Amino acid sequence: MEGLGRGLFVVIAAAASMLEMGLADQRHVVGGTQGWQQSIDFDSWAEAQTFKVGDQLVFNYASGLHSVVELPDESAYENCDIGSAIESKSSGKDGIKLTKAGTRYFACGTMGHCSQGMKVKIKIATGTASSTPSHPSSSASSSFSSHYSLLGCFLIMAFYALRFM
Ligand SMILES: [Cu+2]
Repeated sequence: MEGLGRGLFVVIAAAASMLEMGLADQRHVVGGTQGWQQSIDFDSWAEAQTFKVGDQLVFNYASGLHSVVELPDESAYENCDIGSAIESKSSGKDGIKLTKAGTRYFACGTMGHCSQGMKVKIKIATGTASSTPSHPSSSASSSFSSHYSLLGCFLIMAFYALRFM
């Protein structure tokens, strides 16, 4: 019985650390599978996401057609003041690490696109999330990896449970 308790403890600890690894450093593909383009409602997309310090944004788009500029504040964001950009990227596959809590503002640098709605406001929460919210519209790869590690946990737990029964 003591062996069972210790075994279960080890399994649960391993499962917890695996789960944490699966959820840490989550990648958020902006706009989901359709990516960074004019026809997406980025407000709704961002609403459905939980951004944490350590997560990464990924902007996928046709290089040359669009770009990613980071704007300094709310007013620049509201007015699509692209000229005030503090950072600019244009590779077509741009990763942006969310290094600290707060709000960050991104828009497309192509003329007219920001005012057509090609902008997104990212609210980054402090610390690590205590709950494990679901991210139906997040990137396939990140949801795949967290599901994959969850599956691994259950398989290991099932293995130990069967062994000790
Ligand atoms: Cu654009």
